[in-house]
Amino acid sequence: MKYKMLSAAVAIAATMLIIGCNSNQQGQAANTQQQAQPAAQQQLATQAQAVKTVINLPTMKCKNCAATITAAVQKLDGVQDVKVDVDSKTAEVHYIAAKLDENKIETAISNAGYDANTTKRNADAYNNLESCCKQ
Ligand SMILES: [Cu+2]
Repeated sequence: MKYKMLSAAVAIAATMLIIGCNSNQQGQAANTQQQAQPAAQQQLATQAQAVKTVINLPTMKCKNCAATITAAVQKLDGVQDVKVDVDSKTAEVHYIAAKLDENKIETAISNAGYDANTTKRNADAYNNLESCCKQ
């Protein structure tokens, strides 16, 4: 099931790259992705203690960035829900505290090419971003 989710995330991320940046439809796609969590996973999550954190994403720019970050966080084991907001440059993440912590989430976002709180972005990942997602 994890592999299936990973494949879906990769496929969606790839679709984002093919479509390119600055399309309104991408925001829709990112939202749909958040809601497409399997029911079984959500049910499982409610049985363990879920916590919420808000992560600052100062270097994100557009819907394409949001989709990339959403996909990176959703891949993590223990993530229940991810809502990335372009306007406030934040990610609201609900996760199972027994499986995940904020540092791991920040690292995953860094490895996707973006600053997360005080964790600086991975330079190689940043270089591989679409040009419209760079500063
Ligand atoms: Cu972008």
